[in-house]
Amino acid sequence: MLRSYTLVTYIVLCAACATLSATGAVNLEWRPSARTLGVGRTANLELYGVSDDPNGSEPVAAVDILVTWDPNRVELLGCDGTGAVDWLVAGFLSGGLNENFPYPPSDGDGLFTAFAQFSGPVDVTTSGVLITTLRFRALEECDSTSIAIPKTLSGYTTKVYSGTVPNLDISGTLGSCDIRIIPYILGDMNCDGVVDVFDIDAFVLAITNPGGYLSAYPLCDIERGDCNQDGSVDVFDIDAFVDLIVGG
Ligand SMILES: [Ca+2]
Ligand SMILES: [Ca+2]
Repeated sequence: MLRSYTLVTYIVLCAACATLSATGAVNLEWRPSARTLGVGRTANLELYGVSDDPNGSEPVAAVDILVTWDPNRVELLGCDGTGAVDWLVAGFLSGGLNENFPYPPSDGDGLFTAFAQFSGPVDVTTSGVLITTLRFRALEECDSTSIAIPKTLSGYTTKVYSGTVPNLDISGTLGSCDIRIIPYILGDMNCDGVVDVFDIDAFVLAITNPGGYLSAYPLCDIERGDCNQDGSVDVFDIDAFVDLIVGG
């Protein structure tokens, strides 16, 4: 009796091990265009699926991803599939948690859904594939506001569906992204609250080496350098920046 019980346990454990070894998990993570934003400015939050399977990519048939944010701090402007996986269907589909259709949800929570093409599952690699990009606008100053992926909310669940085992949830870790929101003061490149000659070095760094600027001023907003308001920070902003310094 003891021997048969042990044998059954062994078989059950082996079956579980086989399932686990055949399927890794897919982590969901944000890769934001900025972590500090001026009020009224927008950031693109790229949502990536990343396989944690040491053997390589993980086939995915579909995703249901809950997203929450503070609607007093940031506004969801929509999602953009540019450069993302070529899903059959993707978006904040009408109904359910997305009760405030028309699109996009504005109440601080939504359920993003995507289905792979009929031709086969999506290969989620260990370096990650872009699921979609959510665009948010900053509304109100705050030290930190979180855009999160909860596991469950109001009876809905974040799931990454395996492309090989029907209905198997292979979601792994669920990332969140903290955004700092500061006043939008054009030309205040060192973020000390005033526009003066002490902003010159930071401005030059912003237009010559944006990555260096972000490292040197992680709590500031490089878009303060878009002094001519054409949407980019570059040498064409120099004249307008000088006007701000002289005028300030
Ligand atoms: Ca300044
Ligand atoms: Ca500009």
